[in-house]
Amino acid sequence: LDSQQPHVALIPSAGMGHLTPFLRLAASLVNHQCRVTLITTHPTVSLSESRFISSFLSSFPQVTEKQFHLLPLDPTLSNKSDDPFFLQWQIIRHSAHLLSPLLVSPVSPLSAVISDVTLSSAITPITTDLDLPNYILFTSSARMCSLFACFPNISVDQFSDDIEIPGLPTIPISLIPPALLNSKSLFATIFLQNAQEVMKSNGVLINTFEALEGDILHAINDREVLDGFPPLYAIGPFLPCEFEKRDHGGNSPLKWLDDQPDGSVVYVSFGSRTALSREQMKELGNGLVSSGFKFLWVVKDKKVDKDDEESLDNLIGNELMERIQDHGNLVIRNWVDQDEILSHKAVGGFVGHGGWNSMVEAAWHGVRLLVWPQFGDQKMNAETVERSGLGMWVKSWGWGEQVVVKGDEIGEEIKEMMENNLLKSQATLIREEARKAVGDGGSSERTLKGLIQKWKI
Ligand code: BUP
Repeated sequence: LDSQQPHVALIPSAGMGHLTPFLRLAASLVNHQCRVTLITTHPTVSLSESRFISSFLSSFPQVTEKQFHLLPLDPTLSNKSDDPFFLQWQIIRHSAHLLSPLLVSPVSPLSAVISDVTLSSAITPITTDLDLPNYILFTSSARMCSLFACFPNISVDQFSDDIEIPGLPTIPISLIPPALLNSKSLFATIFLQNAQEVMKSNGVLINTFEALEGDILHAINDREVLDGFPPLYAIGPFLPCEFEKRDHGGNSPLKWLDDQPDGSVVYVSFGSRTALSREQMKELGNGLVSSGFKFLWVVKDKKVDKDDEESLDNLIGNELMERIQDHGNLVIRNWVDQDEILSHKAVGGFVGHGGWNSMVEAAWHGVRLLVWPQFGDQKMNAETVERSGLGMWVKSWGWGEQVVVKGDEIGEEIKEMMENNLLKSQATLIREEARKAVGDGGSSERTLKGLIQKWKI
C-alpha cells in the first residue's frame, strides 16, 4: 500500500441526479491514483440507481464497497413529502449514526470523506467525532450554491424581496425554489441546517467550471463576500464514463440517430425525477411536431422508474402518437444513455428541465438548450445556462404544473433554439472551454490535483 495514496470515502444521496456525479467523481479519483471507498445505501429508491451502482462496482473492482443498510421510514415523516427521493434523503439522514463503523478503516485510514450536500448536517457531526476531514459535494450550480451559502443569513421576512448579496448577482425571488419560501416546510428546515453545518466543513466540491460560472465562483471564494463559507472547489465537468453504457440490444437510439442529418435533431428529456402532467405532455408532443424538427423524446410518467408502466398510447393518445411516428420521430419509454445521445453529431438541441448534471453534459458536448425548469434549483440553473449563452429559458412558462403551456408556443421556442446561430456558436465555444478546464493544466484539473495533494499530507 502506497502510504502517500489518499483514501477517500464517498457518501452519495438518493436519485440519479445525486448518484451520477458521485460515481463520476469516484472514477476520476481512481484515475488520479486515489483509493476509494463507496458507501452504498440499501435499499435504493429506483432501479436505475441499483443498476448504476452494480455496473460501477464491476468496472472498478479496486473500489471498496461498504453497504449502508438504512432504517425504515419514520412514520411521522411519511406525510411530509410526496417525493420518494426526498423521503429517502430523510431516511439516510436518520440512519447516519450507523455510518461511523463504515468510516473506520484501521488498515488504511481515510484522508477525506465527501458526502452529498443534502446529508451534510447529519454527517458532519460524525466526521467531527471521528476527526476526519469533511468535504461536501454540492450537486447543483455555483449560482444555486450562492443561495445556499447565504441562506443562514437571510431572515424569513426577506423572502418578499429579491435577495441582494453584495458582490454576487441579485437572486430574484421568482428563482428561489418554492419549497424554500415556506420556512416551516421540511425542505426549508433541512436546507437551512445543511447550510449552517457546511460552514464547518473543509471544503465544497462542485461540478462546474470557470468559463461557465467563473464570476460566481470567484465571488463565493472571496471571503469578504460570504464570510465563513469554506473554499469552493470547481472541478467539473464531471465526465461520463464507460460503466454508464447500457446494452440496448437491437433497440439503440443510435441507429436512428445515424440516419439523421448533422445537428438536425432535438433531444427531449426532463430528467430522472420529473414527470410532466399528462396534459402538458400532450402539448409538448404537439409542440415538438409543430416545430418541424425531428426529435428523440424520452417520456416519463412517474417519478420513480419502477412505477412507470403506462403505454405510450395511453399517455399521449393514439392520434398524437401517429402524427409523431408519421414524421419519423423517436419516442422512448426507457432509460437512455444520455451521454451517447448528446455526443451524437445528429443532435443539435436539447429541451430539458434544468437538472444540473444534464446542463453540464450539454455544455460538455456543446449542445444548445431550451430549459424549462419544473421545480427545486432548476430556475437558478436555467438562468445560469441563459447567462452563459449556452441556451434559452422562457420565463413566462413558470414552474412545471403552474400553467399548461400550449403546443404552438412550445413549437415556436424550439424553432428559435434550433435556428439561433448565436446559441449554436456559443455552445461550441463552451464545449471547447469545458474541455480545456479538465485538460492538462486546465482550471478544474489543477484544482482537483491540488485537493488530492492536500489529502496526501
Ligand atoms: Br431520464 C435519464 N438517461 O434516460 P439531472 C437521465 N440520464 O443517462 P434529475 C440518463 O441522469 P436532479 C436517462 O444524463 C444525468 O446525468 C443524465 O440528472 C442521466 O436531473 C442524470 O440532469 C440526471 O441532474 O436530477 O435526474 O432530475 O433534478 O435531482 O438533479
